[in-house]
Amino acid sequence: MLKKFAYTLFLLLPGSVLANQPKEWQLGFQKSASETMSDIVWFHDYMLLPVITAITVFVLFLIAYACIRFRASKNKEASTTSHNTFIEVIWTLVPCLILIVLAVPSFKVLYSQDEIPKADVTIKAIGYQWYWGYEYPDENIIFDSYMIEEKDLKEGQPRLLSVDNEVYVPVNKVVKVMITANDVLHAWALPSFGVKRDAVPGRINETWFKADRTGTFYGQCSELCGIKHAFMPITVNVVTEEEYNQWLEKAKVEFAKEEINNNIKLAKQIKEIN
Ligand SMILES: [Cu+2]
Repeated sequence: MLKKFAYTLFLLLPGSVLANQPKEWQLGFQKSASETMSDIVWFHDYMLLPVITAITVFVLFLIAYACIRFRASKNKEASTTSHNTFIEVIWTLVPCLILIVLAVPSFKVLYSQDEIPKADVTIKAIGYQWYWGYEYPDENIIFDSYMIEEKDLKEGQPRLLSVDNEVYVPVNKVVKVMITANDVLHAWALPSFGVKRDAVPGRINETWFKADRTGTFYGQCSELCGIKHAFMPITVNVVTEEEYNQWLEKAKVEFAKEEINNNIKLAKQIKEIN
């Protein structure tokens, strides 16, 4: 009973509390968890939206004004005006100026994603049809991350977003993400971190994020990659340094790279014997 009540309360909480994943009827972005995403949200909320609103209202006003002022019943004889140089200069210059003003913060955000600070943790995400593979090159860890089928979901695990092996990263540390693919184009995207990079076979794209709060964050492949494109989610657990180190110790045993290499060697030996 208490559990049910708690769950209901949990559902009634304002969206921002559980905003690390998409929600029904969601408007706008997921809650930011990195400086990059905060910049993107700021740019959207305080630059793009006001400019778009102002332009839309202004154009609507012009249309309404022209419809009423120059209606057929009041203008029996049509005007023969064909151009007005002053107005033409204005309506060319003003949009240019608006674009220049928008370009400044836009480029700032774009380049901040490209310039990777000294990384504390490096992870490599590899897109496969249809799951993500991860490597921690400095830690000798390698594992695959598959979506959990609906029938196997445990309580609290969101549908189509939960995976069997989750990525762990420490909070407030620079995480460099190397992104590539093994077969076709995929894209590693995590909305709360403001991260979205194409995974291109034969090429490594790099980006970074610094999560500023702990929690479980969900993303999805964002490049149409085939029939199960919608079923290769991304789950990143942002944890404290201590918890991260604990996970590392476990993961180094469970997901040790040598183990895989050894298995491949073993498989080859078996093949040779046969
Ligand atoms: Cu994909």
